[in-house]
Amino acid sequence: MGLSVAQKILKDHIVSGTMESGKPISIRIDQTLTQDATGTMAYLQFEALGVGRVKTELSVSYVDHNMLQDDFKNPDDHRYLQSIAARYGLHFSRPGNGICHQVHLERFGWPGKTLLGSDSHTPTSGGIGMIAIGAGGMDVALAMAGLPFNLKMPKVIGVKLTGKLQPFVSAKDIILEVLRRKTVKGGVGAVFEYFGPGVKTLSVPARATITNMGAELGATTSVFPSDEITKAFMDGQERGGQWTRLEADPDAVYDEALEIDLGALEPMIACPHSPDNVKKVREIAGLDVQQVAIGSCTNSSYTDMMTVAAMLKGRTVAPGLSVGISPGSRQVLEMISKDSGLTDLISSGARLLESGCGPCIGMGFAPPSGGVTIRSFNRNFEGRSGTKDAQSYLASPETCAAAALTGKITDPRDLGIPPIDAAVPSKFVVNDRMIIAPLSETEAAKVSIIRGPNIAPLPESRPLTGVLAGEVLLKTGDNITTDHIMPAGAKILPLRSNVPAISEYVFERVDKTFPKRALDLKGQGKAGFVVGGINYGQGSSREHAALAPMYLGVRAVIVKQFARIHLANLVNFGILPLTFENEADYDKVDQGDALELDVTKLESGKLVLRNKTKGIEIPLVHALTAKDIEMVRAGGALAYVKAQREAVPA
Ligand code: MIC
Ligand code: SF4
Repeated sequence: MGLSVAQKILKDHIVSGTMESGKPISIRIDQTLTQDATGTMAYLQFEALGVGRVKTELSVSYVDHNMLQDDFKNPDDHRYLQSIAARYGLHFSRPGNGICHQVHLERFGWPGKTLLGSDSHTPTSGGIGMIAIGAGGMDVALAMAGLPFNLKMPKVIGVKLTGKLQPFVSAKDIILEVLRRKTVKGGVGAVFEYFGPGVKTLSVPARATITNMGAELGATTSVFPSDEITKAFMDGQERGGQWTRLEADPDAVYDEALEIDLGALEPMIACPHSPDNVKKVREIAGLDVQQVAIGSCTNSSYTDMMTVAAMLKGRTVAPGLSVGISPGSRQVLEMISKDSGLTDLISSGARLLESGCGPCIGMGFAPPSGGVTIRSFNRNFEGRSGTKDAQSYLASPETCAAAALTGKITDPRDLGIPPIDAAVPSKFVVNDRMIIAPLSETEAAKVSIIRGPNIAPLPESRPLTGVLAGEVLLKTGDNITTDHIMPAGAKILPLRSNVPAISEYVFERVDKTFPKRALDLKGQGKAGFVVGGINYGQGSSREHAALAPMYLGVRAVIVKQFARIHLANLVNFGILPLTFENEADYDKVDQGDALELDVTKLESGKLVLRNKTKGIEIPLVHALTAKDIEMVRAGGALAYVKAQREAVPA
């Protein structure tokens, strides 16, 4: 039987396990990336592993999230990251050089290789034919130490693309259509692989928009083949020598298949507050808009920016709104400035924001109270924009530009503007002056790590033994995101390297009393439990959503179903992730119930939860591997790996 692209790359990198979907495998990681908001913790963990230099082919540390510098915290973190990169042999992408995923695609993505990144949108590089996976910082630290990455062999969902997009319909509309069909939990345990004649009509940046937002499906990753279009992109980036052809065998069999006729697609929009709440733009056209934000790792390429510039050229942004543009990288910014797209944007009244994550993660440019904001981004969770009652919509750059001109949600085809053809350039401006290359081993050895007061020591975890006796601290519903568990934004993100400080904000938008109640319970020597529904922990890869609850004394999370990265993060920090054997039992546990859980027989895969308040027993299950169980028992990955010191090559 033939292999798909995903299976070929995984087969090339498999270290242990069998390639049967759902079965545990370990793969070799060629490249890693971190960004600043997850990177500080990842490098504290890497330092704790005591490895002299990164063991990967390439590791890059980016600074793109915590870019507001309203006090010492963020700049101190940037300096720490730069000194770490110099000391341990990493590339360092300086603040202002752009969003990690956009820069990685431009300068480092390599067909056929594996990339592990401490950011959930790492699959962006799947657009260039990589297996690029998002993970918690701890997993990335282990990969940098030369250890393989553990995952469950994903099933492969083949998405067959036919036809060609109509004018003003673009890549974002394709992924929104996939999200409409499959929902935010439809991709758990799967890789989405795109194939069929429609693939040839999509540029690399367009493919990367699709693989980027595949993260919102809960997928392990998404991937496109590497073909002559990939080669042209890499030639344009002066990296043609790294290109290899990579296509699915003609007889490749997909576990599931989906077909999209590109020609039949129309502009789509994700409505508040979930990326899968997708409608046709025309269904909600006319709604007043107060803010437009164009950028983010999903849609900030040169082509996206030039398309928007062409739409705004010679026109004025509507008076009732504010438009913010963040080019994805310094390369994009430099090129749109050379090609005068930048002039067209700013002379229309758009505000130029920095090349970074910015408004996508609530780092400035928050919408007004109750405001409608339309964004070319990938997530519209409640409160994520920085304004709790804002209504965030997600759409293509074309649909965002249309709203910028009319002040209302507008189908861009209704503007009467002639079709725009912003082609991918055959030659990009290559200027890597904002990327600091690794030092030689001798030079690196002389570097001292610069630690500002914002860098707090790693909190200690506790081994898991005996019977956990405690209380349900919180019961949540379905689709709880890591933004609910550990919010981001300009106020909280700078605390990422200080766990005691950031833990004061755990579940802030769900129940402000959570941290205090949790610490009180911990003070009494009791275990904290959290109960949740389906797709618990979807969204961001932030391991702080496990680390901070661990610090607050949460010992087990019991849900109907977990999202992949969060499940792994819980294990990494010694919190027991459990699921109800019968989903209906979710109704038999309430907040405040006293619980008891014997954790001595985890190997059997089954546990009995005693609800002492209700006087009942509830069967629970887990899908942990033998190694996961050892990790949770040890109190998390760091404690486990340290105990197995010899597992880390010196
Ligand atoms: C996000 O888009 O939510 C983030 C911020 O990039 C996160 C990482 C983080 O929380 O630092 C992600 O996607 O993993
Ligand atoms: Fe940054 Fe937003 Fe992309 Fe996350 S989704 S990496 S915050 S641009």
